[in-house]
Amino acid sequence: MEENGKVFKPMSDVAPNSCPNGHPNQPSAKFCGTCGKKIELDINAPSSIQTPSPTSGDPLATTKSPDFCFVGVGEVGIKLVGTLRELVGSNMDNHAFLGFDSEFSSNFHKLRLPKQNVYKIGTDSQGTGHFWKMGEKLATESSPIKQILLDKGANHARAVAMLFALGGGMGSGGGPYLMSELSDWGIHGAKLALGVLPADDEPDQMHFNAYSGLARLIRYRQKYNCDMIILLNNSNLDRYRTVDRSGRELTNNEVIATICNMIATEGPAGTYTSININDLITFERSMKAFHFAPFLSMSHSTRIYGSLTGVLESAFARPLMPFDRDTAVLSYLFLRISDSLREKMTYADLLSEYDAWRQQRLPANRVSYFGLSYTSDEMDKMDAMLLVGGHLLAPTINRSHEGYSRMKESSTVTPDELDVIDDIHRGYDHDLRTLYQRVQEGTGTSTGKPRQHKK
Ligand SMILES: Nc1nc2c(ncn2[C@@H]2O[C@H](COP(=O)(O)OP(=O)(O)OP(=O)(O)O)[C@@H](O)[C@H]2O)c(=O)[nH]1
Ligand SMILES: [Mg+2]
Repeated sequence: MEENGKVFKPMSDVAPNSCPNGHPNQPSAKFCGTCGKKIELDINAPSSIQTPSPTSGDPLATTKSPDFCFVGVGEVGIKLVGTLRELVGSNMDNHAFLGFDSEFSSNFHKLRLPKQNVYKIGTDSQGTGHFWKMGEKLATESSPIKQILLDKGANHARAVAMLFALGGGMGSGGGPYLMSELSDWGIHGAKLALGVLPADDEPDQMHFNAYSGLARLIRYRQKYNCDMIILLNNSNLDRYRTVDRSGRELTNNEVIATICNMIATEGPAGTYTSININDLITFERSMKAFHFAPFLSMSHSTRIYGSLTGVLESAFARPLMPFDRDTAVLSYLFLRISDSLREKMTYADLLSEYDAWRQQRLPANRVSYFGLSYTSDEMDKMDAMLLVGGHLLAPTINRSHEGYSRMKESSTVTPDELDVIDDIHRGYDHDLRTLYQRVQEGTGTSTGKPRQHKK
């Protein structure tokens, strides 16, 4: 097929992940299994939905290692990990859940994480004064953190997922620092961060922390830091409403915990239709695009919403942060449907419906995964979570940038450190614009048909 002067292979011939020498590889492969060359995504290849990797199954069947190690940093981070642990319920033994903070309020039970899973950063009861620099300092001086993570098996986990509010001093200062230390501590699983941006009406100091912390999540000491950064914003979260299968409205923190739960829950071993953590982090480093916006539609009745398209539209109408949809290059859909819909809605049909939807709604989307799993109930419900990434960040961090700009002159952060923060944001924005331009120039509109699910 010829298009815009380029010869495109039919979709069935395009390896999702081929090396520079053209050898096909599993989607999650970073190096070619045949010649060992590093695999880079060919951004000019036709857009397609990738087939997820086979799931590895319950890791506890062969080892005692946690699958995911969830780490909360700061008060909100700990609350989120505690909420997630409750949500995961009977599967909680598959993962490790822990939290770090420099100070604890007397309402310890509000953290929802058992006391023995929560560790203090620093020796006295000194807080951070809601200042990221102090949060970072306390974390760097707290030598037991490494040992605690190793004792919890973080070095054997497939992923370390760190959760925090980016407005707080501990989360925005300690989180990025701890993330950057993981590989030096022998912890080599996927590095996922989930950061909650402050609400628009919060003080500039919170936004100063958020803008600085986000820069350090993107790059820390001149190196890329995380494999994936999921961002959401407390203003959008406050407006968002959703219910669980029993019709109960979820709290803000349960919404965030649901996002993590959907990422960490895989289908049965050997299935191809469940998105695996390695699928999620395959392309970000080569594309230099790490951040994602989550969209969520929970417990949507197919009788009311009609089809997957209706469910996706419902999620898309209620973003969890301000978002530039026209420039989003990556999209991953996690779909759970009631078992009773299994015959009526096949993977292939849902895949082509999703493909049509994303081509219309996300015109720059080049890389996509679609994962499907089933819930054991007799209802007619769908849960959809979409992670959309690589879009220009300006609308998302506009308010935090304003707060940062107003606070930076009076802050005690050195001019050199402020320059680093500014440079990281400038460089990242440049990388995202370049990526978007390459997508525009390389392909025009995306016409590829979705890849078929392997049986
Ligand atoms: N999503 C969510 N955000 C919260 C909640 N409580 C507070 N926040 C936000 O979290 C930020 C403060 O983060 P904390 O975790 O309390 O701060 P910290 O990391 O402990 O750092 P310190 O400043 O040292 O207390 C603010 O921007 C609040 O808007 C909550 O229950 N859920
Ligand atoms: Mg605190």
